[in-house]
Amino acid sequence: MAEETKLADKQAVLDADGYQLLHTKSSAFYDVYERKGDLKHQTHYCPGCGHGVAHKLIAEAIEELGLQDRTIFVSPVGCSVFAYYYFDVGNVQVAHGRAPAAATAIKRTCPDRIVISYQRDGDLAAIGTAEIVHAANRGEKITVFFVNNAIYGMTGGQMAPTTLVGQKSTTSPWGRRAGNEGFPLHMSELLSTLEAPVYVERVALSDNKNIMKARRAVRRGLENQRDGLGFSFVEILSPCPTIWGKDPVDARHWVAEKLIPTFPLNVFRDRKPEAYSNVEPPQRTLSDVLEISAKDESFTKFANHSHHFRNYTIKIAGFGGQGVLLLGQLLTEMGMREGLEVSWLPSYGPEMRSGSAHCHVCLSKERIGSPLISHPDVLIAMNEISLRKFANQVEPGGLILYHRDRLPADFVPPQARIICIPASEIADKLGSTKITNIVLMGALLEETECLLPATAMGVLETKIKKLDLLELDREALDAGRSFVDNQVRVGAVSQPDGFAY
Ligand SMILES: Cc1ncc(C[n+]2csc(CCOP(=O)(O)OP(=O)(O)O)c2C)c(N)n1
Ligand code: SF4
Repeated sequence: MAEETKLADKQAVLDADGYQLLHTKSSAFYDVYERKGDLKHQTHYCPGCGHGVAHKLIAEAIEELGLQDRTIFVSPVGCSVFAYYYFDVGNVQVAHGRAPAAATAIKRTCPDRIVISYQRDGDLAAIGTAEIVHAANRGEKITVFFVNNAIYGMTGGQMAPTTLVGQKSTTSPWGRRAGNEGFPLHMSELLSTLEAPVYVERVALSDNKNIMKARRAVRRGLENQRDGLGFSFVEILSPCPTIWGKDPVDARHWVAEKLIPTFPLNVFRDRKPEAYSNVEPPQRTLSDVLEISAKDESFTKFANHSHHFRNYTIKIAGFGGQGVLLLGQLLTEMGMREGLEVSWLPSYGPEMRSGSAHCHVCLSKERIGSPLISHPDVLIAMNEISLRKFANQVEPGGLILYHRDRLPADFVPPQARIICIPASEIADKLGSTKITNIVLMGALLEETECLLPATAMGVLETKIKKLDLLELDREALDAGRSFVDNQVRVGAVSQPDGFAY
């Protein structure tokens, strides 16, 4: 697609009757709105609604800047929930208020895309206040178009955070009272108190002159992102004739006479690139993050993970206090040392001790999409409840390490290899049941070869300062490995009594 569509090209277009077309629909719009029956030839917006104008300005800017193939449009909940019917770009529709969070994820995953978060006042300034403030404060390199009509449209006119003092709504039938419902929220002013945003402007769809200013602001917001700058926010004061109970022309006047005095038009922030280029935090090295010397043998020797490896997802489950979460953290840090992508996701109840706890560990050579594991390759079940709860989630052909010497009599094994290992008895014999999780780690490393035992010792050495405890951990690791080496038989289920099937 050409970088800039020249106006001259458009002027050359003639329609079927030979008339010169000076203004055509932006190519960033679909030709046909995918609507049913009689509704096919109209948008789903009410006559005079500001969404239509805002959509046009955005579509034109996308086309003129040559961004159509790169744009991902995140639409909100509200009247503009169906934006994906109109914009012929990548589209994602998200839960109420969550557009900046979704846009953050998309932009960080696909930094070369132009990510637009399109939101209304209920979506952005009520249910989504936290998302927008934090996305702005993080300086996410996205463009947010905040279309402010001072009311909830889709749900029939409830008061929005931007509803004017005195303005009637279904939830403020006497008019908004500052003493009861607070003052209207000025989102542009609020966000421009933050350090990170590069561009914050408020414009209005009140008359042609202001619409042309809005056009420039929309374009500017997208140019900033195209040029790799930071967070851009364009607030667009917009008419909602239906809920305001006005005809389209009066609604526009109302924007000028009522909305603008409360929400003055202004460029609140317009930073030059030089002003924030040094805001990027310095990237710390992995050895710095792990607080180990880059010369540490276990770090340098195994970085880039030269030995045999496939990706592993591991769920570790048991009671709080058994070292469930710690075992996951140790595996994750070992993976980092071996140059893998890693994630650790804990889950536990309010009672840290003796309540149920589990964690998800991903070890991967590729970037990890989600730390949540629905079907782990390996389950380490540190109690019977966890075995019963999670065994059926294990991938067919996966592995279950169960920390008892046998399975419960009525337990129906899934299609996974199961190793029963009396880890706490082994740990007890070594001198402390606290090292049960390390026995299981030894068994895991020996059975799967997912990480190297030497890396485990490297990590443990940085965590455990007392030499006698470190020695205990070394013995526990060895004991778990030798149990798998010497006592586990080939078969789907291995129990120490030789019962294998
Ligand atoms: C989690 C959740 N809570 C509430 C709703 C109901 N809801 C749908 S649209 C809306 C308000 C939208 O108002 P606004 O963001 O101003 O958009 P407009 O409809 O004016 O375009 C609400 C509360 C919802 N869909 N999801
Ligand atoms: S209710 Fe208001 S915001 Fe929603 S489509 Fe109609 S005019 Fe537009």
